[in-house]
Amino acid sequence: MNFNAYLQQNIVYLDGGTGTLLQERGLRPGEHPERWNIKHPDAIIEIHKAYYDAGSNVVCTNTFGANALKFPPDELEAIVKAALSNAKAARARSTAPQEKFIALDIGPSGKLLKPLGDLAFEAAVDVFKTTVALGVKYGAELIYIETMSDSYETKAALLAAKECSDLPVMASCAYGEDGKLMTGASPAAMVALSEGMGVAALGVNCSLGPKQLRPVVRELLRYASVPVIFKPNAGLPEAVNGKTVFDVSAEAYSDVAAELIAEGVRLVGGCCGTTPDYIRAVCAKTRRFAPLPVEPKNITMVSSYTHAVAFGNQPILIGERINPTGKKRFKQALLENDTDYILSEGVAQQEKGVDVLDVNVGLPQIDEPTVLKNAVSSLQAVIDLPLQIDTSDIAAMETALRIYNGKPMINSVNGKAKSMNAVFPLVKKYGGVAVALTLDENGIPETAQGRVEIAKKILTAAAQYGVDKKDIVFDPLALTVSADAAAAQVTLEAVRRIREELGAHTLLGISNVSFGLPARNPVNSTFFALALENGLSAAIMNPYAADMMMTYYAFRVLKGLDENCEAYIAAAKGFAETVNAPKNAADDPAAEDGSALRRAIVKGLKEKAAALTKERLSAAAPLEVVNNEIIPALNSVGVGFENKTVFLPQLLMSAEAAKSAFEIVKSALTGKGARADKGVFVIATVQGDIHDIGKNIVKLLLQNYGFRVVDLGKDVPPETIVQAVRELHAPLAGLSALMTTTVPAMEETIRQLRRGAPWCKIVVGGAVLTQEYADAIGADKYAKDAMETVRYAEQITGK
Ligand code: B12
Repeated sequence: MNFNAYLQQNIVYLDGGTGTLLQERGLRPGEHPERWNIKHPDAIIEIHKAYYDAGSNVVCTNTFGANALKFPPDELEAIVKAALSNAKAARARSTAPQEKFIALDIGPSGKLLKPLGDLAFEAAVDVFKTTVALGVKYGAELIYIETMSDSYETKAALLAAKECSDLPVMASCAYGEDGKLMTGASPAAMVALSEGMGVAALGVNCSLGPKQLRPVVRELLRYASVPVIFKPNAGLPEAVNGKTVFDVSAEAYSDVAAELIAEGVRLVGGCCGTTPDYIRAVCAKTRRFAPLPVEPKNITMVSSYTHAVAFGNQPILIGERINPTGKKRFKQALLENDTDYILSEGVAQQEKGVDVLDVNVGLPQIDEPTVLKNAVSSLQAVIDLPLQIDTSDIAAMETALRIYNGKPMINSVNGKAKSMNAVFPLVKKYGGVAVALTLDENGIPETAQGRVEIAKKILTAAAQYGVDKKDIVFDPLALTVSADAAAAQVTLEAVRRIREELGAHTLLGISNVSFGLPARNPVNSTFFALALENGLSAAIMNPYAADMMMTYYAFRVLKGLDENCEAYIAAAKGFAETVNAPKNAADDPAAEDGSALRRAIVKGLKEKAAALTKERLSAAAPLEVVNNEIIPALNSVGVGFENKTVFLPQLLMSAEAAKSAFEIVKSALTGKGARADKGVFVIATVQGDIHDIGKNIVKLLLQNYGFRVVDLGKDVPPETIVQAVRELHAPLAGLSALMTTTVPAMEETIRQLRRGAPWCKIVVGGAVLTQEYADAIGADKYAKDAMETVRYAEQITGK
């Protein structure tokens, strides 16, 4: 039986952990387990067979890290070939009666993707493609992408699987205790992305124990229209007598598995610390359970790298300002490749409260595929709102869809055969919610009936391409009421009927309706209110238009969608300012707490941060800018990170913006310093720690006060620091650590310095350090900032 057919009707038992079993058989720390496919095939076959014997339907090949970044091509091929042959041998030897399948196992590449790391998205796709192609060649029956902690990397792997095979693909991710992926995605966001890419099943694996992952699984069950996978660890690892043991027994594990199968989970296995006993216990407990049917949820959802936005609960606002039409400054920004301008426009609209950002960069003289791709990658690096990719250039649409980190809106398709033939295959391949305009070869029908007919035609065509109704939102087109008195009525009727008769969502570009009239805002906002009352789900609109925004809030109050009128009251407070809002609100220094520079750093706007730093330096001393602007901005990002309102990608973008600000401060200081004759100062961020912004500030100031600073960089092993201090006979060494987890490395460095360079005075600093910590680890001095470090250095050297 083929896997998909089996999955439709059964609970599928996956296998359990491999790593711990291999360690028991002698796998050494640091050794690549994938090589065991060739070196110790019997051990691998034995483990696979034990899982089949325990009741697993699916065994995953021992290829978790088998990718082109870790192995040269010949070895990689030999590994995948051996891995599949081992799995087949195990299946042949097992006499267990259940259906048995072999999945090509694919783990993360081991590198972070840009902009977080240095692996380009397409390079990641290529890495996964190589493994998938080999898996197909040697007989894999399905592909299992697992332990992903980044939505973007998951997409790269899914794309690779799709482009190199026709096999069913499943994907499961490692969620943290906060219920999100490391890079911020919520379960709903992963459902949107993975289903958009056409997975056969999705779910959780690794990271935590069964109980901790239960809430994530329930969230997945709520949103997913495909079967859900549950494959957690056997609890949390503990070190007992030098061995790693896991704290959840097979019995306790199977209790949670049974509970979740009863709630709808359809694929169950285990990850780190689980053994064939765990799978046996789960099978024993649930063999007689009837699988719950997998119900289509029919939720129209788009997503960013952090969250999903679902249609139907509240009206959805789509900010229309990233669009050059009628905007001279925007056109210029596009022609000059001024990404910061586009980003500011995005940030400002986000602050005004939109849910989705429309991105349109269409200009006649422009290379739209390249510009749109760059705009989308810059926006998704800084802003966590879902994007609406708005273009009529199909090549541009495809490049943007490909690199989009989530499930986007796609604007637009229409009832013309040519449009549907071009757009629907892209929707099917990359996932997305298409905005479908109710026009066709015969133009825009004058009647609501005509528009509903086109909507029906579009749904039929979409279905032929495998695009579901929930992934289409109709735009029944707002036409100019000043040219045709019936225009608004027809559109409103079409909105209502599409919602009622076809059960589909609708969207309108509102402002068209008032074209040609004076005082357009009241017309727009009244039309918006009428459309909402007729069932409109979303509007493409200008969030700086106060009337529109207040209409939206008022509608929510009147419909009972705003508890205690909270959102309305908050919005009313800002009403006066909103009326006078600048065109590009990110240019407004008073727009939020803190200065424009702080804001630029917090938002991760690199070029803006640099430009504003230059400006500030004309009025303030360099150190003042560092202490009053750059550090507070980073502190507020740090607090956000701790409170889970800021995610790693944003942290990274802020750090980049701070660095670019700092580069300007640096050039303002360079040249002003004294001659470097006060002595040598060796400085480094300790091993395991890659934070270096603070250390670089300390270095710069020391240099300015006449010290020769030898900077060993970040993540520096104690031995390297000792060696440098000895070679230079340095009287002073400075160590930086920003994480509680790297303070022990600092302590170890001090210990080694005391032994190898007892003359050297050691000064320590970094956000997590305190005087008490510094005393406890034996430092000579704790300096809370760069200036204090300089004073201490001068005191020690007597200069
Ligand atoms: C920017 C930043 C990053 C950037 C770093 C970029 C870079 N090149 O430095 C990036 C995005 C890469 C990053 C990554 C991570 N980060 Co980080 N990051 C920060 C953030 C927001 C700001 C740090 C900073 O630069 N501050 C500004 C500088 C100027 O301040 P400073 O370093 O304290 O320096 C001053 C003084 O301390 C002193 N000083 C500093 N060094 C030295 C050295 C000497 C010798 C002396 C005398 C004085 C001195 O003088 C400086 C000037 O006045 C902090 C939050 C915060 N408020 O600190 C989190 C923070 C440090 N990060 C944190 C974490 C957890 C991480 C990650 C593990 C996240 C992850 N899940 O991957 C990774 C760590 C990777 C690793 N192995 O190191 C946590 C640490 C938690 C903890 N208590 O252990 C923090 C506190 C955020 C939080 N609240 O959760 N991070």
